[in-house]
Amino acid sequence: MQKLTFLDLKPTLINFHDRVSHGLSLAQKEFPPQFFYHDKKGSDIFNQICQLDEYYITRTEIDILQKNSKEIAAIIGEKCLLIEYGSGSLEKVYPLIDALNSPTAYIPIDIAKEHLFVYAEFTSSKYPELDVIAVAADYTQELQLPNEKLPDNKNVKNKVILFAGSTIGNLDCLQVIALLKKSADLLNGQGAMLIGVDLKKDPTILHAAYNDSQGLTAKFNLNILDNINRELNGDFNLDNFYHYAPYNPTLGRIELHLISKKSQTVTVSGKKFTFKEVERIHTENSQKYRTEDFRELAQQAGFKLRKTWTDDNHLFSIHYLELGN
Ligand code: AVJ
Repeated sequence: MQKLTFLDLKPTLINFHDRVSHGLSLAQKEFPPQFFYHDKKGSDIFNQICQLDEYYITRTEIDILQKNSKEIAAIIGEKCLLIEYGSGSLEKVYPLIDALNSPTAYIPIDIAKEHLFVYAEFTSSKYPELDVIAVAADYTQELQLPNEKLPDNKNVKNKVILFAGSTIGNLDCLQVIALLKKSADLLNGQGAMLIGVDLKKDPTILHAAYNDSQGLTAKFNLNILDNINRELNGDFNLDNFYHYAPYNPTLGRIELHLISKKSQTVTVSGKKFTFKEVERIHTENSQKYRTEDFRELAQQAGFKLRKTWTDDNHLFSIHYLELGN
C-alpha cells in the first residue's frame, strides 16, 4: 500500500512576461535565476552541466552525503519528519532516506506542481512503506503545513529540512537570513536544517566551473533569451550577446551576466528595450562561503551550526544547523 498525499497550497507563480519586462526596464538589467529552468531545454542543459568534470558541485555534494549518510542519520535520529526544499534530487535524498531507516514522513516542497507530482509518485513507489506528503508551495514565502495532514506528533522526534544543491548560493545574505527565519517558523522553533553550501576556493577552479570548455554554461545563460524570443515574441539575436561569468573576490561570488556586444534595440511583446555596448543583464549570483561565515549568518537567524561535512579537497560543505539552545 502506497502512502502518498498531495497538498496544493497554491503558490503564486512569477509571470514570465511581467518579470522579463520589469527586469529589462531596470537601470541595471536583471533576470531571476529561476529563468534558467523555464523550459525543458534549460533544465536539460543544467543536468549536462552537472556531468562536466569542471562543475564539481553536484558530484561533490552527492559524494559527501553518501560517504557520511550513517553519521548524518545518527545525528538526525529516529522518527524524523524529513522535509525537502525543491524536489527531484534523487541521488541526494534517497541515500539519506535509506540511512534514516524509515523516517516518519518525507515532505518534498516545490513550486513546480507537475514536476513535484511525478517525483512524489516515483518516490512513493520506490518506498511503499514511506509516508510521502508532497506540498506544492513556495518555500521562500511564509509557509505553514496543515497539522491535520501531518503524522501524529507522538511519532515525530525530530524535524529536518534538507536544502541541497547549493541553491542557497543564489540568495544574498539578507535573503539567506530571511529564508532561515521562515524555516525556523515552519519548524515551529524546533528542528534542524541540512544544507549544502559551496565553499570559497581557488578562483581558477570556480572560473572553470562557470566557464566550461564545452560552452554549456554559456548555452544555459543564453537560453533565457531564446525562451523570451519564443514565448514573448522577442527578437534577441543570441549572436549579439556574450556569456560572462567572473568571480567577484570582494563579494565572494560568481556572477552570471549576458553582455551586449554592441548598442542595439530589442523588442519583446511589442515593447522596445535599448542596450548600450557592453551593457549587461545580470542573470545569477552564486555565493561561496567560508564555514565560519556561514555559521555566523545562520546564528543571526537563530540556528546553531552543529556539524559540517566536507570533501577531501574542501570544495563543498554540508551543514547541520540546529534551532534552540
Ligand atoms: C543550481 C544555484 C547551484 O550556483 O552553481 C550552474 C547553478 N549556474 N552553472 C550554481 C548554475 C551556472 C547553480 N545552482
